[in-house]
Amino acid sequence: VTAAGTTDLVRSARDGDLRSVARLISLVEDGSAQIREITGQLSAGSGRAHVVGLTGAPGVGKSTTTTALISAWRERELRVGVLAVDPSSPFSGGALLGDRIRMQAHATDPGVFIRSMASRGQLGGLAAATPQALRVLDAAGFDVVVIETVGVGQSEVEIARTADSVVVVLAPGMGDAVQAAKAGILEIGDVYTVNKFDRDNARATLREIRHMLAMAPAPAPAPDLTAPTDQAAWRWTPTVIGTVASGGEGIPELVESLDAHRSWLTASGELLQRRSRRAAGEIEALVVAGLRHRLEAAGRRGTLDDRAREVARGRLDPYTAADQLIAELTHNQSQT
Ligand SMILES: Nc1nc2c(ncn2[C@@H]2O[C@H](COP(=O)(O)OP(=O)(O)OP(=O)(O)O)[C@@H](O)[C@H]2O)c(=O)[nH]1
Ligand SMILES: [Mg+2]
Repeated sequence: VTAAGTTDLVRSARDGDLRSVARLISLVEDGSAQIREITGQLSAGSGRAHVVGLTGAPGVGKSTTTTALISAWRERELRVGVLAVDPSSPFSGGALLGDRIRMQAHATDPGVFIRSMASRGQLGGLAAATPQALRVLDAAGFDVVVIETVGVGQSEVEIARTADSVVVVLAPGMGDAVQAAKAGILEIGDVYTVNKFDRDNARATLREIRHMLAMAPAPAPAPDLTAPTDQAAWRWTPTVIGTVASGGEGIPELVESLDAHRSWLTASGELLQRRSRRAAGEIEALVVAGLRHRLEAAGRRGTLDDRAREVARGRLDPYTAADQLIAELTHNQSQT
């Protein structure tokens, strides 16, 4: 894509052309040479979209919940973007094919954009691409962006944290709350849904989750950035909602809860906190990638290997080696 091409792409994406949106996401995902230019153009006036992370164990009903949420938001004429991220899959498609079929009801709606993303197994690949894709959707004027991730490990926690509001989807079953607590999942949610509320034990699971959340240490109040006069606005108590996503039950309550959380985020200053944290992670990933790139470039790799041998021989410690290398890489850069 030429420079003029990217400008056109960004313009038509802002005008709501979904194909341009898709093209831009592909470019940032592939680490295109134009990424700086594109990101620069996209950054102006960004930060409007409400980013909702949705996570939970395989099969709990995340995609069904997303689909129901899309319908609710579309009734309010909000434009919705969805990034279905599978941290466990090196392939795009495959595991996520079901999602697309499930969300097909919205496939022809010009106010809805759905995209599956998979990690390619390279370090930071997914972590780097998700905020970029988010930025595209935000700049394209989507009011809400949902990031759906399968809860299979630490990665989904990371991705969920790129969101403004995190929804943890659970389903009824013995020991669920305990499992969730062990997985650290009861620490990341702003809103919890016990989906499949049409099943046995649903009420028991709801009680269990409420109980576990009540026992968890209260979150530290958001630092006072905007000095809100209403002290009560500082803290957010996670909500727990029973849903039957397949039938739409509990979805209005979920939408309401997300609205309330969004308002709290702004009032408390926590929105800026979370977004700064997200940006910090993004910058850090770029710094590491930049250093690695410089290391690989023009014989630098040899310097690392030499030092590694010294460390292996016990003549140098790894911290000093790292310090030297960083100093060398940054010094060399400032001379060029
Ligand atoms: N009984 C019942 N079934 C539901 C409910 N919500 C979803 N399901 C069913 O549960 C199955 C899994 O739903 P999905 O929405 O694909 O779940 P998911 O969490 O996105 O699954 P993965 O993306 O594979 O992790 C589907 O067969 C849904 O129809 C519900 O509230 N009640
Ligand atoms: Mg799914």
